[in-house]
Amino acid sequence: MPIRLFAKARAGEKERIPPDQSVTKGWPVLHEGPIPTFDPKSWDFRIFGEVEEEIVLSYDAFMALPMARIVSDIHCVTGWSKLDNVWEGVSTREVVKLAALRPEAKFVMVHAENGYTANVALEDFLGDDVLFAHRHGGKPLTPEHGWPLRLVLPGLYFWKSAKWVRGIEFMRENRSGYWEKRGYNMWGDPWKNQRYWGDGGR
Ligand SMILES: Nc1nc2c(c(=O)[nH]1)N[C@H]1C(S)=C(S)[C@@H](COP(=O)(O)O)O[C@H]1N2
Ligand SMILES: [Mo]
Repeated sequence: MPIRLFAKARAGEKERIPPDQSVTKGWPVLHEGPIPTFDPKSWDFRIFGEVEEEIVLSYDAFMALPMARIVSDIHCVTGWSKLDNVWEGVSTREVVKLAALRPEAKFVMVHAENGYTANVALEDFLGDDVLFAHRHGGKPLTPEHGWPLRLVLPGLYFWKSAKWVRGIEFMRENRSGYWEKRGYNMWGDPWKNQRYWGDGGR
């Protein structure tokens, strides 16, 4: 499977680091609440909201979708960046192809286990480097990093990249997710330093 490289991942290290971020070699684990258990028989992935028909995929159905391999950088709002992550999974474009989106759909709420949510603009969600990953660095994701499935949206701060995802909801209006209700920015562009409420937006 070819690795797809994007412009930012090819640039020199300096211009790859957004403002007020520094590079880490390790990979911190950050989340709220317990690591959920995974049962492939009861796991499902729901596509709902502004779609003509709701879709529910079983674990096998999801894993049978075409896989992509993408290299990208992580930028966490707490200040660390981790470069050159090799992710494997299903691109968001591939998942959205399964649904008939209503033209009113402009935003996405990403739903994860234990009620974690993150909101992103549809345009950001459908970026060509965005995927639902099940592998990192050539190995299965570990449970603490979101196995069996996490979103990877490298263009935004990493809290938007929900671990243990279970569905996506298409929305007309932008609504706050878990951290967005607690002071974090609705948009979260690291290149614009959009960390907290008041840091601007689109
Ligand atoms: N389901 C879920 N996903 C989550 C979180 C969470 O609490 N629950 N935390 C987010 C935050 S704040 C960050 S920084 C990243 C951390 O991912 P990592 O632990 O793999 O580094 O996961 C994001 N995804
Ligand atoms: Mo975070």
